[in-house]
This record gives sequence, C-alpha cells and structure tokens, in this order.
Amino acid sequence: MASELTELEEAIGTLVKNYDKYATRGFFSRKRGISKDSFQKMVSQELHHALMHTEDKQAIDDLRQTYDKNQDGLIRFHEYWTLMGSIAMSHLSTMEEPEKDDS
Ligand SMILES: [Ca+2]
Repeated sequence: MASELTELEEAIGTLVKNYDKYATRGFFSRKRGISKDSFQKMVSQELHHALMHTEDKQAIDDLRQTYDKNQDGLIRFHEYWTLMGSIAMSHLSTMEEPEKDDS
C-alpha cells in the first residue's frame, strides 16, 4: 500500500497543478508559461480571497508585469512560484501574533 501524502506534499502538488491548469501546454516547450489572459483568469478565479482588486483588469495586469521578471509576456514557473511565495508571506504575517509588550 502506497503511503499517503503529507499535508505539505499535498499543498505543493496543489500549487503545481494550479500552474499546469493555467500555463500553456507542453512541459518542455520554451513557450511554457501563463499568458496575460490566463493570468487574469487565474487571479480572478483562484486568488480573489488572497488578493485585492481581482476584478480590476489593469490591477491584475500590473501584478503580472511585476512578476514577469524577464518580461517575456509569460509567467514562468519560477515567476509563479515567487508570486505564491509573496502571498504565503502575507498569509504568514496574518497568522503571527503581534509581539506582546511586557512593560
Ligand atoms: Ca516571464
């Protein structure tokens, strides 16, 4: 019997599957990445709780351009991963309690 994945392994798999859902086809394609239209769709459908202004196409495009580091018009996997890291970071900051002032 195969062992079940841990919660963390499941979460990583979810992030990878989400990328695959919105990226252009062909794993080894040099053009593999999330296009402008797909990025709009992904943000409005998958990240509307985590991000603000997800109905604002210009705001989403500004976000896309911020993470499209090599400016090739596609969000590549490493650029997507950086975006997910930023969202995770803001998630972490909401989980951490403010430091108590003992004075
Ligand atoms: Ca890019």
